[in-house]
Amino acid sequence: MRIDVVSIFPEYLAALDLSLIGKARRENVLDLNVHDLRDYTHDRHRTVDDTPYGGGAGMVMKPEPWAAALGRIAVESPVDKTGGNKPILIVPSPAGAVFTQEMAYELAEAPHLAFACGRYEGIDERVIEFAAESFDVRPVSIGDYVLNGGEVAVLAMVEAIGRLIPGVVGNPESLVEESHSDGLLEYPVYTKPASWEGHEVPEVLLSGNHGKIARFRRTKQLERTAVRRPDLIVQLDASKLNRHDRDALWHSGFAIVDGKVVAKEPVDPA
Ligand code: JDE
Repeated sequence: MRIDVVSIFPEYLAALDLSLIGKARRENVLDLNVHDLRDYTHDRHRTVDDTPYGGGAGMVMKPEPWAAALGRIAVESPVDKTGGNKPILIVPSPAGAVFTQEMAYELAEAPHLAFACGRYEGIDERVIEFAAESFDVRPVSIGDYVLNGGEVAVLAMVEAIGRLIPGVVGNPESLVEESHSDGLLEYPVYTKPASWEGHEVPEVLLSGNHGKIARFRRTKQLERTAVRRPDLIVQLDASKLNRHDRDALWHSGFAIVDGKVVAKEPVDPA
């Protein structure tokens, strides 16, 4: 896979030299290129921003350097455009669609991803229109909060996508369990020592009874999802819940009514 990242702070992306992603780059599994947007300016001050039309606080990123940088990346793209295929351009933005594990799986299949890191109040909207001529443009949010720039969002997305690329993850088995992704939070994990500072590892995990261990873990998943992410519980397919699951959910405040999982007390829809 090829990945291009455009930023006015390319040093921010230095973390991508480390760990699994860094190793994949050194082994040529991942061709990751970071570009300094200021290299695509032509004035002595290497200007990338200007005041907003219509007024308002702060500055907006100018279109010309973006057109030059993205134009070069599009021309260099390994994507075969003969079938109307385009490389994907991800634009981190608080106004984007939320990035999910499902999106990470989809993007991990792409031959070429580019990321445009905005700063200030954002990028001139015409850059998005222009880029759509050569890219499949995706404005994407990593959550409902505001960052100073897209760089940290790109680090998160490249890590989430990169670990799904064959040859990048250390242990492909750790992906298999996740891919059985059941819409629940993970169960708690423990390692040695069995007794530590007066805190004990749950005895069932030391029992060697694999049936009981699976049931214990599933119950913990249901319990912590009910407390931390009740929005996920009400999305569960009730027909996939067994008697033990239904009992665990009942004790965590949920019931099955007309084949749907519902809170016994009203749930905050957020
Ligand atoms: C990504 N969740 C949040 C921020 C921005 C006021 C201040 C800043 C492309 O335009 C952008 C990009 C970013 C950086 O990304 C995030 C983000 N997922 O903050 C702004 C907008 N208004 C604009």
